[in-house]
Amino acid sequence: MRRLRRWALVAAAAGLGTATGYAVDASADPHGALGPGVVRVEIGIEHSRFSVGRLRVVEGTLLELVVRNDDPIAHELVVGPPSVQRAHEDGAEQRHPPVPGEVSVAPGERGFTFATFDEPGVVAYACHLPGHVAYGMAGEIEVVAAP
Ligand SMILES: [Cu+2]
Repeated sequence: MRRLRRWALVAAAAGLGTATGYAVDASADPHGALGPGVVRVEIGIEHSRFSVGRLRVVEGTLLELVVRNDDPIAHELVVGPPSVQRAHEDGAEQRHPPVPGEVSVAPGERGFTFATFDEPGVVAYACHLPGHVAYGMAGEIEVVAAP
């Protein structure tokens, strides 16, 4: 909860909040979940770690993910169900074309992807470059029912 609040503040401070037409509203749900609607969040990467390890959104959220890679090596972010995560697990696919929920981010660059969450549950995100999940580059998005 505390992390989510900080995160929303970071997104707003970066000019990614309502000023650009995107809603960042952590107060819509009593449990502090983001959404519903369009929510933009920035996830940083440094020392092969995602800056955010867990997110909570309300069902009906379209999550726009800005991925900022501050490392000197490439990373990726793949968000989706277990079948999608498995398809990337061997790290053989090291570049991702603009497919929703998948983005490769070169050193020092920013990438962008998005995903919609329409039913309650837990959806994983990870960097599947060789060894990166084992090092801890994985997170979860908890999707909660609309209040
Ligand atoms: Cu990585």
